[in-house]
Amino acid sequence: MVKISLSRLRQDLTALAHFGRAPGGGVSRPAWSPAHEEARAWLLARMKQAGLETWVDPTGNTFGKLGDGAPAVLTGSHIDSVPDGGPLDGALGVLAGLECLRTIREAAVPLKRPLTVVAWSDEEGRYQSLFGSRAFTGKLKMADIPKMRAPDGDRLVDAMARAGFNALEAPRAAVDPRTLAAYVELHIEQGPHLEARGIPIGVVEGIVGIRRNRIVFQGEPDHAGTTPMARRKDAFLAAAEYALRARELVVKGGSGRSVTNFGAVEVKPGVTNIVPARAALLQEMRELDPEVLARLDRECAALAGRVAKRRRIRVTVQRLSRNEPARLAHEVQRAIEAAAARLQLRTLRMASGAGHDAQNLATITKAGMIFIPSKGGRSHRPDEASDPRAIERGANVLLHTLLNLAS
Ligand code: HGY
Ligand code: MN
Ligand code: MN
Repeated sequence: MVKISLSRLRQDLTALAHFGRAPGGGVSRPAWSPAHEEARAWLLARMKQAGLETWVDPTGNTFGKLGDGAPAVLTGSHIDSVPDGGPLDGALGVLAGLECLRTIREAAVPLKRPLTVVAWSDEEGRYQSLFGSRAFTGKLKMADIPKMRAPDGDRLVDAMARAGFNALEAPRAAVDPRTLAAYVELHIEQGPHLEARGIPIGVVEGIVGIRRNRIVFQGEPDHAGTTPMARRKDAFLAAAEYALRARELVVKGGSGRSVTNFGAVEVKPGVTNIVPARAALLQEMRELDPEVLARLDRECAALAGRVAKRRRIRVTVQRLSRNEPARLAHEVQRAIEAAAARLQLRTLRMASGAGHDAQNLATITKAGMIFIPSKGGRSHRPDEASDPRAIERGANVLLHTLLNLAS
């Protein structure tokens, strides 16, 4: 039975993790950054060494293909990372996909369909969530591109220009769905369930939708010493009250799986002796059921209005990005389960609390995902890790899933 080379895959994972190595040992490889572009060049060279046909599309999605024609079976993930993240989030899916195509080519396994591996642009959404796969699946609106920017204000148009891309060309990356037969992505679970159950392979049934909003409370700057407490219009306190009550609303009023958090807070003028005049929150909420997600979004916006009114200040809610929940294809789930059975590995059908490019691919082709356990359920942090045996099992399940789908 054909199997991947774990040592070669681990060499690639170690090599990729060097690009954007942060002082604390984590990986900081934001989309379009010099570290990301060096990693892209390294990946293209590895794909060429593996004998694949390579290309980069107008959105910076990077492809390696084994075989000719269409429709192709697509696999992959992303090589951009969160700030100070781990070495496996995204990298595992891209490099295990490359290892599978290399292994299939070396073993000269006959294929009915070509196989393509891809690294999607800006999956983590420094500028725009799931950007590369959003463009590839035809969802990118030209008018939105000039508005896309990082939390520090850096514009997508400028970041892509620094990397040699014209952002306004990005919508040209949209493909004809008929060029695809299926998509399957290997990823670390980034949560505790597989490890807790001692099950080596997760078969993903659905991926949560994610709504990201900026909520800005506008109060009044006042002297922090002389202004009576009852007269203050303190924007930060409004934001703090909203954050705690919004969390309650999502936990109690959601599906029981619904989650929310406030990943960034900005208070202006940001000095101790002026009452905060402005407080901006970046809120994210996630849920598998689209109706529940839309209702929570509406209810949180209404709550923000009530909190502001009671405190006699103003509030605006700005939508930053929305990814709809996705149900993944039964046919691909069955192909993953058949591959795992062949390798005598137990599987667990589960939902993904993390967003993934597969949720965009699911709108134009049969899409699926394979999870492997994360040590301690940890991810998006330098000590993100998975057991080498778990990596080998996941890559071999991916290999046989691809063979099930392409031959
Ligand atoms: O944020 C996420 O869910 C994913 O890691 N991009
Ligand atoms: Mn991630
Ligand atoms: Mn990821």
